[in-house]
Amino acid sequence: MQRHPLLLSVVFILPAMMFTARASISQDASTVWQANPDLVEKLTRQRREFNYVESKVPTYTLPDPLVSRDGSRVRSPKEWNDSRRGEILDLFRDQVYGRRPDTEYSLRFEQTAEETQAFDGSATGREMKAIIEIGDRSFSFPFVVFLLNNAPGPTPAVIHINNRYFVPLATALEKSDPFWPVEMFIDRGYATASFHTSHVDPDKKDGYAEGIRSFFADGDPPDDTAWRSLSAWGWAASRVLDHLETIDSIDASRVAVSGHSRGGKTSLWAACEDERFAIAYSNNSGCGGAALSRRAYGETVERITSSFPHWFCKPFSDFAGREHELPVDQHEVIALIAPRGVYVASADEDLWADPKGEYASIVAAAPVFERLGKQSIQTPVMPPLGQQRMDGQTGYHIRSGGHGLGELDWGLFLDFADTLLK
Ligand code: GTR
Repeated sequence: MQRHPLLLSVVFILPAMMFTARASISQDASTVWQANPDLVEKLTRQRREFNYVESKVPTYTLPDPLVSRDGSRVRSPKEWNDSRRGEILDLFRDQVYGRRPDTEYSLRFEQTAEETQAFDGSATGREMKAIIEIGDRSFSFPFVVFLLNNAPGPTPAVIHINNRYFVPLATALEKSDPFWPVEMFIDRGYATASFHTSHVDPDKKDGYAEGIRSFFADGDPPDDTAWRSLSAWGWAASRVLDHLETIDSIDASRVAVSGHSRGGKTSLWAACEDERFAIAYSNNSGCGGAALSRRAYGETVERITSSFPHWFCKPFSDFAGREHELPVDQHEVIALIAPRGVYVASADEDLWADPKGEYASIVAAAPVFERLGKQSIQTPVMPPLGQQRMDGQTGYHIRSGGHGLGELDWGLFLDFADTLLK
Protein backbone atom coordinates (compact mmCIF):
# COMPACT_ATOMS: atom_id res chain seq x y z
CA MET A 1 0.00 0.00 0.00
CA GLN A 2 1.21 3.49 -0.84
CA ARG A 3 1.52 5.70 2.23
CA HIS A 4 1.23 9.42 2.27
CA PRO A 5 3.99 10.87 4.53
CA LEU A 6 1.84 13.79 5.62
CA LEU A 7 -1.06 11.59 6.65
CA LEU A 8 1.28 9.30 8.56
CA SER A 9 2.61 12.22 10.59
CA VAL A 10 -0.96 13.27 11.32
CA VAL A 11 -1.55 9.77 12.62
CA PHE A 12 1.46 10.08 14.93
CA ILE A 13 0.58 13.47 16.29
CA LEU A 14 -3.15 12.96 16.68
CA PRO A 15 -3.93 9.35 17.52
CA ALA A 16 -7.60 10.24 17.97
CA MET A 17 -7.81 11.05 14.29
CA MET A 18 -6.27 7.78 13.23
CA PHE A 19 -9.43 6.28 11.77
CA THR A 20 -10.14 9.30 9.62
CA ALA A 21 -6.56 9.42 8.42
CA ARG A 22 -6.51 5.69 7.64
CA ALA A 23 -9.78 5.95 5.78
CA SER A 24 -8.38 8.66 3.58
CA ILE A 25 -5.31 6.55 2.84
CA SER A 26 -7.34 3.56 1.72
CA GLN A 27 -9.70 5.74 -0.31
CA ASP A 28 -6.84 7.29 -2.22
CA ALA A 29 -7.73 6.61 -5.85
CA SER A 30 -4.30 5.13 -6.55
CA THR A 31 -4.83 2.32 -4.05
CA VAL A 32 -8.43 1.45 -4.87
CA TRP A 33 -8.83 -1.37 -7.39
CA GLN A 34 -9.66 -0.32 -10.89
CA ALA A 35 -9.77 -2.31 -14.09
CA ASN A 36 -6.47 -2.23 -15.94
CA PRO A 37 -6.99 0.26 -18.83
CA ASP A 38 -4.92 -1.87 -21.25
CA LEU A 39 -7.07 -4.88 -20.52
CA VAL A 40 -10.24 -2.80 -20.92
CA GLU A 41 -9.03 -1.67 -24.30
CA LYS A 42 -8.04 -5.15 -25.39
CA LEU A 43 -11.33 -6.75 -24.34
CA THR A 44 -13.33 -3.94 -25.91
CA ARG A 45 -11.53 -4.50 -29.20
CA GLN A 46 -12.13 -8.25 -29.00
CA ARG A 47 -15.81 -8.12 -28.09
CA ARG A 48 -17.37 -4.86 -29.17
CA GLU A 49 -20.88 -5.94 -28.18
CA PHE A 50 -19.95 -6.00 -24.46
CA ASN A 51 -19.11 -3.04 -22.27
CA TYR A 52 -15.88 -2.94 -20.27
CA VAL A 53 -15.64 0.83 -19.96
CA GLU A 54 -16.61 2.15 -16.55
CA SER A 55 -17.83 5.50 -17.86
CA LYS A 56 -20.29 3.69 -20.14
CA VAL A 57 -22.03 1.84 -17.32
CA PRO A 58 -25.63 3.07 -17.38
CA THR A 59 -26.80 5.15 -14.43
CA TYR A 60 -29.14 3.02 -12.38
CA THR A 61 -31.19 2.95 -9.21
CA LEU A 62 -31.22 -0.31 -7.28
CA PRO A 63 -34.41 -1.68 -5.79
CA ASP A 64 -34.37 -0.94 -2.04
CA PRO A 65 -34.45 -4.25 -0.17
CA LEU A 66 -35.90 -2.47 2.87
CA VAL A 67 -38.97 -1.08 1.07
CA SER A 68 -41.82 -3.58 0.81
CA ARG A 69 -44.00 -3.96 -2.27
CA ASP A 70 -46.73 -1.88 -0.63
CA GLY A 71 -44.24 0.96 -0.21
CA SER A 72 -43.79 0.59 3.54
CA ARG A 73 -40.34 0.62 5.09
CA VAL A 74 -38.98 -2.42 6.95
CA ARG A 75 -38.24 -1.20 10.47
CA SER A 76 -37.40 -4.32 12.44
CA PRO A 77 -35.88 -7.79 12.08
CA LYS A 78 -39.40 -9.13 12.62
CA GLU A 79 -40.80 -7.21 9.65
CA TRP A 80 -37.91 -8.43 7.53
CA ASN A 81 -38.31 -12.07 8.56
CA ASP A 82 -42.10 -12.18 8.56
CA SER A 83 -42.79 -10.51 5.25
CA ARG A 84 -40.14 -8.63 3.28
CA ARG A 85 -37.62 -11.47 3.03
CA GLY A 86 -40.31 -13.75 1.62
CA GLU A 87 -41.35 -11.14 -0.96
CA ILE A 88 -37.81 -10.86 -2.31
CA LEU A 89 -37.30 -14.63 -2.26
CA ASP A 90 -40.49 -15.09 -4.30
CA LEU A 91 -39.37 -12.49 -6.84
CA PHE A 92 -36.09 -14.33 -7.37
CA ARG A 93 -37.92 -17.64 -7.65
CA ASP A 94 -40.43 -16.35 -10.19
CA GLN A 95 -38.16 -14.06 -12.21
CA VAL A 96 -34.60 -15.41 -11.98
CA TYR A 97 -33.79 -18.91 -10.69
CA GLY A 98 -37.18 -20.64 -10.87
CA ARG A 99 -39.31 -22.33 -8.26
CA ARG A 100 -38.37 -25.69 -6.77
CA PRO A 101 -41.08 -28.37 -6.83
CA ASP A 102 -42.97 -29.21 -3.64
CA THR A 103 -43.34 -32.88 -4.60
CA GLU A 104 -42.68 -35.18 -1.67
CA TYR A 105 -39.66 -37.45 -1.90
CA SER A 106 -37.64 -39.67 0.36
CA LEU A 107 -33.90 -39.47 0.75
CA ARG A 108 -31.31 -41.96 1.88
CA PHE A 109 -27.53 -42.26 1.72
CA GLU A 110 -25.33 -45.19 0.83
CA GLN A 111 -21.62 -45.42 1.51
CA THR A 112 -19.73 -46.81 -1.48
CA ALA A 113 -16.11 -46.45 -0.29
CA GLU A 114 -14.18 -45.40 2.81
CA GLU A 115 -10.63 -44.60 3.93
CA THR A 116 -10.33 -44.11 7.69
CA GLN A 117 -6.64 -43.11 7.66
CA ALA A 118 -6.52 -40.35 5.06
CA PHE A 119 -3.70 -37.77 5.17
CA ASP A 120 -1.53 -39.57 7.72
CA GLY A 121 -4.51 -40.56 9.79
CA SER A 122 -5.86 -37.06 10.28
CA ALA A 123 -9.09 -37.63 8.34
CA THR A 124 -11.67 -40.13 7.22
CA GLY A 125 -12.82 -39.94 3.62
CA ARG A 126 -16.03 -41.47 2.33
CA GLU A 127 -17.63 -41.74 -1.04
CA MET A 128 -21.40 -41.57 -0.74
CA LYS A 129 -24.48 -41.78 -2.87
CA ALA A 130 -27.57 -39.64 -2.24
CA ILE A 131 -30.64 -41.60 -3.34
CA ILE A 132 -33.85 -39.69 -3.95
CA GLU A 133 -37.05 -41.71 -4.31
CA ILE A 134 -40.53 -40.77 -5.47
CA GLY A 135 -42.86 -43.79 -5.50
CA ASP A 136 -40.95 -46.56 -7.24
CA ARG A 137 -38.68 -44.22 -9.18
CA SER A 138 -35.24 -43.23 -7.97
CA PHE A 139 -32.44 -40.81 -8.83
CA SER A 140 -28.99 -40.72 -7.33
CA PHE A 141 -25.84 -38.64 -7.34
CA PRO A 142 -22.42 -39.30 -5.75
CA PHE A 143 -20.55 -37.05 -3.35
CA VAL A 144 -17.40 -37.29 -1.26
CA VAL A 145 -17.00 -36.32 2.41
CA PHE A 146 -13.89 -35.83 4.55
CA LEU A 147 -14.12 -35.68 8.36
CA LEU A 148 -11.49 -34.85 10.94
CA ASN A 149 -10.35 -37.83 12.99
CA ASN A 150 -8.85 -36.06 15.99
CA ALA A 151 -10.86 -32.93 16.55
CA PRO A 152 -11.70 -32.17 20.19
CA GLY A 153 -15.36 -31.57 19.28
CA PRO A 154 -17.75 -31.15 16.34
CA THR A 155 -16.14 -29.14 13.53
CA PRO A 156 -17.42 -26.67 10.96
CA ALA A 157 -17.56 -27.83 7.33
CA VAL A 158 -17.50 -26.53 3.76
CA ILE A 159 -19.69 -28.02 1.03
CA HIS A 160 -18.11 -27.27 -2.33
CA ILE A 161 -20.27 -27.28 -5.45
CA ASN A 162 -17.86 -28.49 -8.12
CA ASN A 163 -18.92 -27.19 -11.53
CA ARG A 164 -15.89 -28.67 -13.31
CA TYR A 165 -15.63 -32.37 -12.53
CA PHE A 166 -16.27 -35.06 -9.97
CA VAL A 167 -13.40 -35.88 -7.62
CA PRO A 168 -13.83 -39.52 -6.51
CA LEU A 169 -12.46 -40.55 -3.10
CA ALA A 170 -9.49 -42.36 -4.65
CA THR A 171 -8.50 -39.28 -6.65
CA ALA A 172 -8.83 -36.95 -3.65
CA LEU A 173 -6.52 -39.25 -1.66
CA GLU A 174 -4.00 -39.52 -4.43
CA LYS A 175 -3.32 -35.95 -5.45
CA SER A 176 -4.22 -32.52 -4.15
CA ASP A 177 -6.43 -30.32 -6.26
CA PRO A 178 -6.40 -26.52 -5.82
CA PHE A 179 -10.04 -26.34 -6.93
CA TRP A 180 -11.07 -28.41 -3.91
CA PRO A 181 -8.01 -28.66 -1.62
CA VAL A 182 -9.21 -31.29 0.83
CA GLU A 183 -6.06 -31.50 2.92
CA MET A 184 -6.03 -27.76 3.41
CA PHE A 185 -9.56 -27.88 4.85
CA ILE A 186 -8.56 -30.69 7.21
CA ASP A 187 -5.40 -28.84 8.31
CA ARG A 188 -7.48 -25.78 9.07
CA GLY A 189 -10.02 -27.73 11.10
CA TYR A 190 -12.85 -28.00 8.58
CA ALA A 191 -14.66 -31.10 7.36
CA THR A 192 -15.56 -30.88 3.69
CA ALA A 193 -17.82 -32.44 1.09
CA SER A 194 -18.21 -32.02 -2.64
CA PHE A 195 -20.30 -33.18 -5.59
CA HIS A 196 -20.30 -32.46 -9.31
CA THR A 197 -23.09 -30.30 -10.72
CA SER A 198 -23.64 -32.33 -13.89
CA HIS A 199 -24.30 -35.47 -11.87
CA VAL A 200 -27.36 -33.68 -10.51
CA ASP A 201 -28.51 -31.76 -13.55
CA PRO A 202 -26.41 -31.94 -16.73
CA ASP A 203 -24.78 -28.61 -17.47
CA LYS A 204 -25.94 -28.35 -21.07
CA LYS A 205 -28.85 -26.86 -22.95
CA ASP A 206 -30.36 -30.20 -23.87
CA GLY A 207 -29.59 -32.19 -20.73
CA TYR A 208 -32.98 -31.84 -19.04
CA ALA A 209 -34.14 -35.44 -19.58
CA GLU A 210 -31.22 -36.89 -17.58
CA GLY A 211 -31.39 -34.53 -14.60
CA ILE A 212 -33.11 -34.21 -11.26
CA ARG A 213 -35.58 -31.63 -12.57
CA SER A 214 -37.00 -34.06 -15.10
CA PHE A 215 -37.02 -36.78 -12.45
CA PHE A 216 -39.19 -34.58 -10.20
CA ALA A 217 -41.49 -33.68 -13.10
CA ASP A 218 -41.72 -37.35 -14.18
CA GLY A 219 -40.45 -36.35 -17.62
CA ASP A 220 -42.84 -33.43 -18.19
CA PRO A 221 -41.18 -30.33 -19.63
CA PRO A 222 -40.53 -27.47 -17.18
CA ASP A 223 -42.96 -24.55 -17.19
CA ASP A 224 -41.60 -21.03 -17.49
CA THR A 225 -41.06 -20.41 -13.79
CA ALA A 226 -39.96 -23.91 -12.75
CA TRP A 227 -36.47 -24.33 -11.24
CA ARG A 228 -33.50 -24.44 -13.55
CA SER A 229 -30.03 -25.98 -13.20
CA LEU A 230 -28.53 -23.42 -10.77
CA SER A 231 -31.39 -24.02 -8.37
CA ALA A 232 -31.17 -27.78 -8.86
CA TRP A 233 -27.44 -27.77 -8.02
CA GLY A 234 -28.15 -25.66 -4.94
CA TRP A 235 -30.84 -28.14 -3.93
CA ALA A 236 -28.26 -30.91 -4.13
CA ALA A 237 -25.96 -28.95 -1.79
CA SER A 238 -28.82 -28.98 0.70
CA ARG A 239 -29.11 -32.76 0.39
CA VAL A 240 -25.40 -33.07 1.17
CA LEU A 241 -26.05 -30.87 4.20
CA ASP A 242 -28.86 -33.28 5.18
CA HIS A 243 -26.18 -35.95 5.30
CA LEU A 244 -23.69 -33.83 7.26
CA GLU A 245 -26.44 -33.27 9.85
CA THR A 246 -26.32 -36.98 10.64
CA ILE A 247 -22.57 -36.97 11.39
CA ASP A 248 -21.60 -36.44 15.04
CA SER A 249 -18.17 -34.98 14.31
CA ILE A 250 -19.73 -32.13 12.28
CA ASP A 251 -21.53 -29.13 13.73
CA ALA A 252 -24.26 -28.65 11.11
CA SER A 253 -24.98 -25.12 12.32
CA ARG A 254 -21.51 -24.13 11.07
CA VAL A 255 -21.55 -25.24 7.44
CA ALA A 256 -20.54 -22.99 4.54
CA VAL A 257 -21.52 -23.56 0.91
CA SER A 258 -19.05 -22.57 -1.79
CA GLY A 259 -18.68 -22.47 -5.53
CA HIS A 260 -16.77 -20.89 -8.39
CA SER A 261 -18.28 -19.06 -11.33
CA ARG A 262 -21.54 -20.85 -12.21
CA GLY A 263 -20.94 -22.76 -8.97
CA GLY A 264 -20.62 -19.38 -7.19
CA LYS A 265 -23.98 -18.24 -8.57
CA THR A 266 -25.30 -21.51 -7.21
CA SER A 267 -23.77 -21.20 -3.74
CA LEU A 268 -25.43 -17.82 -3.23
CA TRP A 269 -28.83 -19.06 -4.33
CA ALA A 270 -28.41 -22.27 -2.30
CA ALA A 271 -28.00 -20.16 0.85
CA CYS A 272 -31.04 -18.04 -0.04
CA GLU A 273 -33.23 -21.13 -0.36
CA ASP A 274 -31.76 -22.95 2.63
CA GLU A 275 -31.22 -20.91 5.78
CA ARG A 276 -29.25 -23.70 7.43
CA PHE A 277 -26.12 -22.61 5.53
CA ALA A 278 -24.07 -20.38 7.83
CA ILE A 279 -21.98 -18.79 5.05
CA ALA A 280 -22.08 -18.60 1.27
CA TYR A 281 -18.79 -18.20 -0.59
CA SER A 282 -19.11 -17.06 -4.17
CA ASN A 283 -15.90 -16.98 -6.22
CA ASN A 284 -15.80 -15.04 -9.51
CA SER A 285 -19.55 -15.58 -9.86
CA GLY A 286 -20.36 -12.54 -12.03
CA CYS A 287 -23.67 -12.15 -13.84
CA GLY A 288 -26.54 -13.93 -12.09
CA GLY A 289 -24.22 -14.32 -9.08
CA ALA A 290 -22.75 -11.49 -7.03
CA ALA A 291 -22.52 -8.89 -9.82
CA LEU A 292 -25.24 -6.27 -10.18
CA SER A 293 -27.24 -6.95 -13.36
CA ARG A 294 -28.03 -3.26 -13.83
CA ARG A 295 -24.37 -2.42 -14.48
CA ALA A 296 -24.44 -4.59 -17.61
CA TYR A 297 -20.64 -4.64 -17.44
CA GLY A 298 -18.99 -7.67 -19.07
CA GLU A 299 -21.52 -10.48 -19.25
CA THR A 300 -25.12 -9.30 -19.60
CA VAL A 301 -28.55 -10.81 -18.96
CA GLU A 302 -29.02 -11.12 -22.71
CA ARG A 303 -25.81 -13.05 -23.21
CA ILE A 304 -26.12 -15.35 -20.19
CA THR A 305 -29.74 -16.30 -20.80
CA SER A 306 -29.11 -17.04 -24.46
CA SER A 307 -25.86 -18.98 -23.92
CA PHE A 308 -27.09 -20.88 -20.86
CA PRO A 309 -30.90 -21.13 -21.16
CA HIS A 310 -30.94 -24.01 -18.66
CA TRP A 311 -29.52 -21.90 -15.79
CA PHE A 312 -32.33 -19.38 -15.27
CA CYS A 313 -36.09 -19.53 -15.59
CA LYS A 314 -37.69 -18.00 -18.66
CA PRO A 315 -38.74 -14.60 -17.19
CA PHE A 316 -35.10 -13.63 -16.54
CA SER A 317 -34.44 -13.63 -20.29
CA ASP A 318 -37.25 -11.08 -20.76
CA PHE A 319 -35.00 -8.55 -19.02
CA ALA A 320 -32.32 -8.79 -21.70
CA GLY A 321 -31.35 -5.20 -22.46
CA ARG A 322 -33.92 -4.02 -19.88
CA GLU A 323 -31.96 -4.74 -16.70
CA HIS A 324 -33.23 -1.51 -15.14
CA GLU A 325 -36.74 -3.01 -15.14
CA LEU A 326 -35.80 -6.08 -13.10
CA PRO A 327 -37.86 -6.12 -9.89
CA VAL A 328 -34.74 -7.30 -8.04
CA ASP A 329 -30.98 -7.05 -8.40
CA GLN A 330 -28.17 -9.24 -7.15
CA HIS A 331 -27.44 -7.24 -3.97
CA GLU A 332 -30.73 -8.67 -2.76
CA VAL A 333 -29.38 -12.20 -3.06
CA ILE A 334 -26.77 -11.15 -0.50
CA ALA A 335 -29.50 -9.46 1.55
CA LEU A 336 -31.48 -12.73 1.60
CA ILE A 337 -28.48 -14.47 3.16
CA ALA A 338 -28.21 -11.84 5.92
CA PRO A 339 -27.67 -11.97 8.83
CA ARG A 340 -25.54 -15.02 7.99
CA GLY A 341 -22.10 -14.72 6.39
CA VAL A 342 -21.34 -13.89 2.77
CA TYR A 343 -17.89 -13.97 1.17
CA VAL A 344 -17.28 -12.73 -2.37
CA ALA A 345 -14.01 -13.00 -4.31
CA SER A 346 -13.06 -11.41 -7.61
CA ALA A 347 -10.04 -11.61 -9.91
CA ASP A 348 -8.28 -8.63 -11.45
CA GLU A 349 -8.39 -9.90 -15.03
CA ASP A 350 -11.86 -11.41 -14.84
CA LEU A 351 -13.68 -8.35 -16.13
CA TRP A 352 -16.32 -10.60 -17.69
CA ALA A 353 -17.55 -11.20 -14.12
CA ASP A 354 -17.46 -7.45 -13.25
CA PRO A 355 -15.40 -7.25 -10.02
CA LYS A 356 -16.75 -3.78 -9.29
CA GLY A 357 -20.33 -4.97 -9.62
CA GLU A 358 -19.58 -7.94 -7.34
CA TYR A 359 -18.21 -5.65 -4.66
CA ALA A 360 -21.00 -3.09 -5.08
CA SER A 361 -23.58 -5.78 -4.30
CA ILE A 362 -22.14 -6.37 -0.86
CA VAL A 363 -22.21 -2.67 -0.03
CA ALA A 364 -25.78 -2.29 -1.33
CA ALA A 365 -26.88 -5.15 0.95
CA ALA A 366 -25.37 -3.51 4.04
CA PRO A 367 -28.59 -1.75 5.18
CA VAL A 368 -30.22 -5.17 5.58
CA PHE A 369 -27.40 -6.51 7.77
CA GLU A 370 -27.65 -3.32 9.77
CA ARG A 371 -31.44 -3.64 10.19
CA LEU A 372 -30.84 -7.18 11.45
CA GLY A 373 -28.38 -5.85 14.02
CA LYS A 374 -25.22 -7.06 12.27
CA GLN A 375 -22.14 -5.42 10.88
CA SER A 376 -21.06 -5.80 7.26
CA ILE A 377 -18.87 -4.09 4.67
CA GLN A 378 -20.10 -0.56 3.96
CA THR A 379 -17.01 1.10 2.47
CA PRO A 380 -18.17 2.29 -0.95
CA VAL A 381 -14.77 2.02 -2.65
CA MET A 382 -13.07 -1.27 -3.40
CA PRO A 383 -9.94 -2.45 -1.59
CA PRO A 384 -6.62 -2.30 -3.46
CA LEU A 385 -5.59 -5.22 -5.65
CA GLY A 386 -4.42 -8.16 -3.58
CA GLN A 387 -6.13 -7.06 -0.39
CA GLN A 388 -8.88 -8.55 1.64
CA ARG A 389 -11.61 -6.65 3.43
CA MET A 390 -13.67 -8.16 6.22
CA ASP A 391 -16.29 -6.50 8.34
CA GLY A 392 -18.66 -8.51 10.51
CA GLN A 393 -20.78 -10.81 8.37
CA THR A 394 -19.23 -10.04 4.99
CA GLY A 395 -15.81 -10.39 3.41
CA TYR A 396 -14.24 -9.70 0.02
CA HIS A 397 -10.97 -9.98 -1.82
CA ILE A 398 -9.68 -9.21 -5.27
CA ARG A 399 -6.53 -11.03 -6.31
CA SER A 400 -4.35 -10.69 -9.36
CA GLY A 401 -4.82 -13.08 -12.27
CA GLY A 402 -7.76 -14.37 -14.21
CA HIS A 403 -10.95 -16.36 -13.76
CA GLY A 404 -10.28 -19.30 -11.46
CA LEU A 405 -10.29 -20.70 -7.94
CA GLY A 406 -7.15 -21.79 -6.12
CA GLU A 407 -5.47 -22.14 -2.76
CA LEU A 408 -4.90 -18.43 -2.33
CA ASP A 409 -8.65 -17.81 -2.64
CA TRP A 410 -9.45 -20.69 -0.30
CA GLY A 411 -6.94 -19.51 2.31
CA LEU A 412 -8.45 -16.02 2.39
CA PHE A 413 -11.95 -17.43 2.48
CA LEU A 414 -11.07 -19.67 5.43
CA ASP A 415 -9.59 -16.66 7.25
CA PHE A 416 -13.03 -15.09 6.94
CA ALA A 417 -14.86 -18.31 7.83
CA ASP A 418 -12.68 -18.60 10.96
CA THR A 419 -14.08 -15.28 12.21
CA LEU A 420 -17.66 -16.58 12.06
CA LEU A 421 -17.39 -20.33 12.53
CA LYS A 422 -14.52 -20.87 14.95
C1 GTR B 1 -18.93 -18.47 -18.58
C2 GTR B 1 -20.20 -17.77 -18.20
C3 GTR B 1 -20.06 -17.20 -16.83
C4 GTR B 1 -19.42 -18.15 -15.84
C5 GTR B 1 -18.41 -19.08 -16.45
C6 GTR B 1 -18.06 -20.33 -15.63
O1 GTR B 1 -18.94 -18.94 -19.85
O2 GTR B 1 -20.43 -16.76 -19.14
O3 GTR B 1 -21.32 -16.72 -16.38
O4 GTR B 1 -20.38 -18.84 -15.14
O5 GTR B 1 -18.77 -19.53 -17.68
O6 GTR B 1 -18.91 -20.95 -15.00
O7 GTR B 1 -16.88 -20.68 -15.65
